[in-house]
Amino acid sequence: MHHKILFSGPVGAGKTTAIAAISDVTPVVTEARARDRTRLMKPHTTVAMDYGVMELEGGDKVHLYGTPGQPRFDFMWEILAEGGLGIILLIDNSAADAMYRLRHFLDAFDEVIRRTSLVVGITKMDLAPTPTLADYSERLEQAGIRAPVLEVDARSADDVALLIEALLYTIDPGLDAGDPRAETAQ
Ligand SMILES: Nc1nc2c(ncn2[C@@H]2O[C@H](COP(=O)(O)OP(=O)(O)OP(=O)(O)O)[C@@H](O)[C@H]2O)c(=O)[nH]1
Ligand SMILES: [Mg+2]
Repeated sequence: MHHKILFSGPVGAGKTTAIAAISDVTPVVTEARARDRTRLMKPHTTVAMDYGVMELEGGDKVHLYGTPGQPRFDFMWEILAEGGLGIILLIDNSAADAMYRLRHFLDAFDEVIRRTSLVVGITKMDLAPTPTLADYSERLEQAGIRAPVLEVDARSADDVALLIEALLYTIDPGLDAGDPRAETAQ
């Protein structure tokens, strides 16, 4: 089985980093030299997409796509979301307007989120402890969205794997082979 998952979220949240950390193949990246405000944050930014693959134990493959964070490339968001099982939104907690950015992406992907599944990963909590995970959960609740919110470091393959597992579990608990309840149910 082939699955497709989309990573999105604002500039610098760690989408490219996360896909590179977890991919079993050399990821395809479309990085260009950043200009304007983005350059103050980091030298490169995604201009089209990221792509990587994660192989599951049973032989299933999860194709991982990452969007550009910059709004000027937002025409790519819808294209990349097509056919996906769900979306992982990464939010950089060290950004002053982190909560506003979450709302912006919830709005942008509203249709996809309601049709599929969502997991939210908060990055850079080592740099900024607030807002808290509870703050994010509350904001999601206000928007009428139920989704797991996890603290992650996009550089950590284990953390990224947790996000993907959470999404797969949200879609179909049977996909989570590590769940002991799945065995007792047989
Ligand atoms: N300190 C810290 N740094 C992190 C963490 N997660 C990611 N980073 C760093 O944050 C930066 C994220 O950059 P990218 O992966 O290019 O971000 P992106 O979301 O792809 O950004 P765009 O493509 O520009 O939209 C990298 O330098 C990572 O090493 C974290 O939890 N803590
Ligand atoms: Mg990127």
